[in-house]
Amino acid sequence: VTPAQQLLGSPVYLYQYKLNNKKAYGGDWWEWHQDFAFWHRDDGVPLPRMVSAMILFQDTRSVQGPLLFVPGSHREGIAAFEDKRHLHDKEPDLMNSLNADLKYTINKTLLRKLAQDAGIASGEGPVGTCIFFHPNLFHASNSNVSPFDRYTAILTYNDVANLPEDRVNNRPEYICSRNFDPIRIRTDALADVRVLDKQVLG
Ligand SMILES: O=C(O)CCC(=O)C(=O)O
Repeated sequence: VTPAQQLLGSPVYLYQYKLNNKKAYGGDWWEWHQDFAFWHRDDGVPLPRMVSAMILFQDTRSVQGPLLFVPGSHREGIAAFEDKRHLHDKEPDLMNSLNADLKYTINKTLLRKLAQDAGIASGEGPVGTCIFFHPNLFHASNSNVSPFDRYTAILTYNDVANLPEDRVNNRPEYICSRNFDPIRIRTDALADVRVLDKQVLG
């Protein structure tokens, strides 16, 4: 929470959290997208004053389908989308913002241009690594055909002054939280944890 507050320079609340658990032997891939396209267009969040924190629950290497991203791509703002024709005639479905067949994906020509210039980085690291990323960052990931799980949590924080506007079809609370209370860090609780650490670890 503290790095999110520092990066945004404001109090924050928890906007959304996800467990993205890619199982060994075939956990699914994700298309290239920007999260803020969904949060702005579908939830009515006015500005990209948000930050996501991805926590790695295992040592994560390239073979496990880590997060891939184009450094600096968040500077594009909300970028051009691919036109997904097969979704045009379909009833709106929440799953098209939560699974491999995403509604708003990055235009391929733009992606190629940016990736040629800036390259593609990958979110690898030892267990416990936390990767902070901007809501407009272009990102994707490959499937996990390795024999090792790749479990992660993504916690997204929003500036408390950047609340979603009311929409006719607001997405449900479990996708777009309506608890806007700023997160307060209880320093007394941290002290308790430290005491416990000492007792357990010696
Ligand atoms: O877990 C992944 O590899 C990608 C997840 C993702 O792109 C997302 O949750 O927006």
